[in-house]
Amino acid sequence: MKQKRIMTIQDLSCFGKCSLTVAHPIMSAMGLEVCPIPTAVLSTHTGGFTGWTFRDLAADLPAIAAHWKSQGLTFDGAVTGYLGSGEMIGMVSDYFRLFPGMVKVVDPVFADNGKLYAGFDEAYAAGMTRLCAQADVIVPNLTEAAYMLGEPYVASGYDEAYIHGVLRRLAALGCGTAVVTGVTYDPAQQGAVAYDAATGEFFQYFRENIDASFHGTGDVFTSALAGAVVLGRSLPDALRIAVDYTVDCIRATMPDRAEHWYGVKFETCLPGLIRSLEA
Ligand code: PXL
Repeated sequence: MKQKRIMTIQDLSCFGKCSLTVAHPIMSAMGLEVCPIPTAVLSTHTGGFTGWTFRDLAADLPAIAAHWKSQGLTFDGAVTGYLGSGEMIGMVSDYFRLFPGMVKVVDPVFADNGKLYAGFDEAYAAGMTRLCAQADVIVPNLTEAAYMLGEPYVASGYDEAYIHGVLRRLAALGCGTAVVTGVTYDPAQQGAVAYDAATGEFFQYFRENIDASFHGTGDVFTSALAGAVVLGRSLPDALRIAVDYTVDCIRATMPDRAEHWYGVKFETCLPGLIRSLEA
């Protein structure tokens, strides 16, 4: 069978296990051919370190696309994450136009826990909302969803009707499928809920809620979800694969949680991810 090929456009944080340093190995393990496009090189991610370096690679993005086009390269999918500047959002939109036919997965990556990430503002959030409108699948957390919809962030105490409403309003922005992560109806459980706008169906998958927070788990989730979707797995299957893998990674990191706060031990859980594709 022809191998599926996916491009992934996000930053390369040299230390910290997020964005490209998780997306590339996870999707390679799933059997995809992964073509990384670094939007910026940072010494560490920005969530908990201070004084990181930031080399903006925006100027390279159009040149990489032009070269790939000149070589006749084609892609089955694209997954985007942290981009680093508003200028880059327009460049990613150009990739979507230049390489038609890709399954486009956009994780907006600009906020969490009710707050914008360091270096992002409302204009970036608005630009990312426009990029999400062009995607087939978007993967915001509830903070990003609130910014994108111009609604207050609701941290807890919501019900299924609220989440389904958020998903419908997200899909109305223009994407085909909206997935929200970090949903807890019952404090003992956490999971993801998806809405397929074409069929009007909702899907959800929950696991035990682990009382800990690690950086990069959103990127782990989106990488596994995008890999599964581009491999042709159904939306409920992709949710199961991505939630189970993310929970496995968190569980594997718990014994070292104080020292390993910056990211999860996704590497040791790759064999389980590969096995979960066989189910
Ligand atoms: O995990 C999201 C992410 C990706 N890349 C960089 C980040 C963050 C979140 O803070 O700082 C550089």
